[in-house]
Order: sequence, then structure tokens, then C-alpha cells
Amino acid sequence: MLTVHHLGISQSERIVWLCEELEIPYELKVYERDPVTRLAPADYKALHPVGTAPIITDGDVVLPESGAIIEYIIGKYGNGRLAVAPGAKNFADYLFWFHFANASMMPRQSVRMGQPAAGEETPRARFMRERSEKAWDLVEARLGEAAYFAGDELTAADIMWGFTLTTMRYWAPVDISGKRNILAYLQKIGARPAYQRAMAKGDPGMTPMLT
Ligand SMILES: N[C@@H](CCC(=O)N[C@@H](CS)C(=O)NCC(=O)O)C(=O)O
Repeated sequence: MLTVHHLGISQSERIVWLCEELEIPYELKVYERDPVTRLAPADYKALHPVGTAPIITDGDVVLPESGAIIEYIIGKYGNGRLAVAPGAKNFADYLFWFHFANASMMPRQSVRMGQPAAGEETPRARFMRERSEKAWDLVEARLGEAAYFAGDELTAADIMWGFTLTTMRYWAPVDISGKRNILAYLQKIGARPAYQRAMAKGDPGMTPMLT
């Protein structure tokens, strides 16, 4: 049985959302963060040496890492749904946006999370802030030219971006009030029944950060 181990307020919301979009059978196990460290609790860390969310288990398989899990589930249980085939015109767009979320945007946001809110900005911190702002601008431009990251339809690239544009701002606040296209996109995502089900199951105490 496919089991999604979801850590509260974390990237594993992506995997719950994916399973709900695909409407596949899965078991959901929700873990609360350690109240002091705000990290994953010991029983979550015991699942795999990596110790970070998301992690899935499926028979003998124990798999961490958002992108790997999404590809695994789509390939094994989704019949390729929500992926874009290599022959499609938007294949390269799909790959770029799928990977840009975790390979480039998340590290930039994570570094910003570690910066003190006040005080003088170091040159290195400024470099990361500017890179991060550039990434937000790229996303804003993309969502002005396409309905979804890979084109006309929701794909796994959107599943990768969901957390990054929403709950990640809980950890690393970003002012997106001027980003019209991102805000409109988030309303569209938030109206999806599968997204609503996922957030209600995974983080029932949290209002999704769609504004
Ligand atoms: N690139 C990894 C990042 C995983 C990650 O950093 N997860 C965070 C949650 S957003 C985590 O587990 N934090 C709690 C901890 O480190 O104990 C992925 O996408 O799976």
C-alpha cells in the first residue's frame, strides 16, 4: 500500500495533493513537528536516513525527495497522468518548471529563511535576495503567459510549485501583493477540489496561503 508520510506545514503537502489529483488509493500518516525544534519528530526521522519530508513507503520502498516521489507515483500509479510526454511541444517547459521549483527557487528561499529580519544585509545575503526576487519575477511572467506552469493544463510542475508559492511563505515571508498573475493562479489552484481535500486532510488547522 502506498503510504504518504506527511509532516505538518511542509513540502509533503505536494504529495498529498498529487494523490488527490490522481484519485489513487493511498494511506495518509500525519506527523506533528517537534514543538521545540519545529523539525520532524523522531519517528519521522526514523523512516529514512535523509529524515526530511516528504517520504513515502510502498512495500519495501522507502522514498524521500519531492521530485523523485512525484515521478515514482505518476509512473507507477498515475499511468503517466500529470506528466508531459517527450513528444509534446511543451515537454521542455514542463521539465524546466518542474525542476526550477526545487533546484533553484527553494534553495534561494531557504537561504532567505536564515537571514535576520533586521540589520545590515551582507553582500552574500543581497546576492541571494536578488536571485530570489528574480525567480519570483520569472514565475510572475510565466503565469502571465500560460494558464499553468507547463502550458494550458495542470501538470506535476504545478504540484511542485504549490508548496513553494504558498506554505513556504509561512517559513520565508515574501510580499507577493504586486504579483497579479501569481495571485490569480493561486486562486485557481485553491479552487480545485483535490487541492482543498489535500489541505484539509494534511493540515486541517492551517488556512492555505493563497493570498
Ligand atoms: N528537497 C527536499 C527538501 C526536504 C525538506 O527540507 N523538508 C523539510 C520540510 S519543508 C523538512 O523535512 N523539515 C523538517 C526537518 O528537517 O526535520 C524535498 O523536496 O523533499
